[in-house]
Amino acid sequence: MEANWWKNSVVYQIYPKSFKDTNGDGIGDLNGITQKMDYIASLGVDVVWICPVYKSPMDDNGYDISDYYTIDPVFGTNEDMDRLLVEAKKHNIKVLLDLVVNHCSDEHLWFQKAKNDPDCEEAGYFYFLDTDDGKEPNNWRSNFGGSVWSQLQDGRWYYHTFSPKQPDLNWENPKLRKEVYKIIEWWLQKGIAGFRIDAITFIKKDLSFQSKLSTEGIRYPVENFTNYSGIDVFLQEMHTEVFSKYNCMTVAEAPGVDNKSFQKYAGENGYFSMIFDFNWDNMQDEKDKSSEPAVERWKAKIFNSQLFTSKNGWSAIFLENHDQSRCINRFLESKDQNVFSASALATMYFFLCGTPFIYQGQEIGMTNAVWHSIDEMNDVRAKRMLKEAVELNTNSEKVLNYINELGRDNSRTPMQWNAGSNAGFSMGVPWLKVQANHNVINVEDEERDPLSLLTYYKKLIQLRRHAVYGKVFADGTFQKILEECSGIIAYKRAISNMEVEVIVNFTNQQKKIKIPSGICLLSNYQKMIMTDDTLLLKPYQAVIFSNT
Ligand code: TEU
Ligand code: CA
Repeated sequence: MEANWWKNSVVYQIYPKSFKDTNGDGIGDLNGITQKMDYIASLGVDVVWICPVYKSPMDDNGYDISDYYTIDPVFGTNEDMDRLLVEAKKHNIKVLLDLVVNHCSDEHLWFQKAKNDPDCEEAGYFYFLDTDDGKEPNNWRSNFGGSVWSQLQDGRWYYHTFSPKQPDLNWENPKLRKEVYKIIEWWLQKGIAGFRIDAITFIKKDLSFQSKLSTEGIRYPVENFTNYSGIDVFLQEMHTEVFSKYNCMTVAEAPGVDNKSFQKYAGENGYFSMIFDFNWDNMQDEKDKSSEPAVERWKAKIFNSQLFTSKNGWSAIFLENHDQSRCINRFLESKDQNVFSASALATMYFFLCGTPFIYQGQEIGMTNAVWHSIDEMNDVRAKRMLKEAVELNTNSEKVLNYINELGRDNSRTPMQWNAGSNAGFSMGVPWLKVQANHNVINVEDEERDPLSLLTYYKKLIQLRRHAVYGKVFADGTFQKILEECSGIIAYKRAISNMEVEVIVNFTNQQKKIKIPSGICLLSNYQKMIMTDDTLLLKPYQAVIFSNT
């Protein structure tokens, strides 16, 4: 395998709980992924990332791990995982697992021991503090709302960046770090191709644990616990001790890494192969997303990020994941949501510098759900945010609206395989509601339709990984073009004598441009309207031209 093989990859992200249930318990499982391997391969992707499937009490759907070496019974067995890996290999698909080592579960044996015996070795694997006044050690707010501190029965406080059932692991402790490297090695030896690495910028904290100045009680201490000074020692060590010994792909979720640190994380000799680019992940603040100023502001963010990252390292580019609402809702006004705008959106990001990621259901145009009450939801973050709102007496309706728009359950509803019962996801009662629109948005129908979004995604993937053109997308330079054309997002990728232009009309209006030179490789409309030297772009039309 070539070094940096992942520059030419397209990754498909699987949220196993919602992908395919094979035993009727209403929860997706590993055998479901194995069963759907033909489908995954039919997309043309070469890598899958599977969200956590290790043993877990599922407080955060597997992001709270109680045993790193065992598959959770809900997902299957370790043998099921072996079979999945064999089947993936047959299909030329590499598998990334999720590495969650900023924290584990409070039901992990380490924490159980630490809880019972403050002097045991494992107590040093976590952050415990005592306070004289019996109050929390400081006013830091956790990512899911509420304090980062929770109290044990014996009075000790323990630290958690996320929910109280996700105690943070103490990376200051070399023994703990060895345990982490052992886990990584064990899975790499099994033949996985690498990891998506969860919340890694949180592993180093400001150990003074000083309270933040705040008039509102608790405050999110972003500058004290993301990419905090000293983190490099841990990341470099993990790289040297394990990742550097394998030709593996590592994708870090590293919020808080700015341009100053980017190279260290995702440069040529960085700690990871790439980090996710969160710089332009929504248009949420925009009142009218279809207005040209909104598109222009978004375009500026994309270009700024691309101009920097393309010269300094490598990014994972994406529109959706299991923490975000669906991209159709996030980037498009409801009146504009259709197969043209959805395919324009897809074309826009797919040929940027970096490795494209597709989240399950994105390829068929799955949408946000409508949530009537918190009882319909599952997400621990949503529940804790609402609880906090009630406790603080703030407007809980506002929070519910926020969750409807941006809640994480939006992307976690079951995969829509067909128009039949439960969308073909399960024979039992699904753990999260199936969306009514599966009668029109589903794999089976779109596979038969040459004009569907699914068919278009397959073309995008094929082009991105094309034997000839693939090279310009993997290694070519990035340049902005047609910058003066408002509402149009356009860029050029170039290598040696090859130049490819990606041009997207991101408005619901027609636009005129000069006909690009060369041949058209792809368009999301069947017809191209040209007069003299003018190309008339229809609303949300996307075209790709190449000079050769
Ligand atoms: O998310 C970590 C995290 O910090 C996100 O909430 C992040 O702030 C956001 O995505 C930035 O836009 C990861 C997992 O992806 C998430 O599902 C888990 O709940 C969380 O870690 C805890 O493990
Ligand atoms: Ca199941």
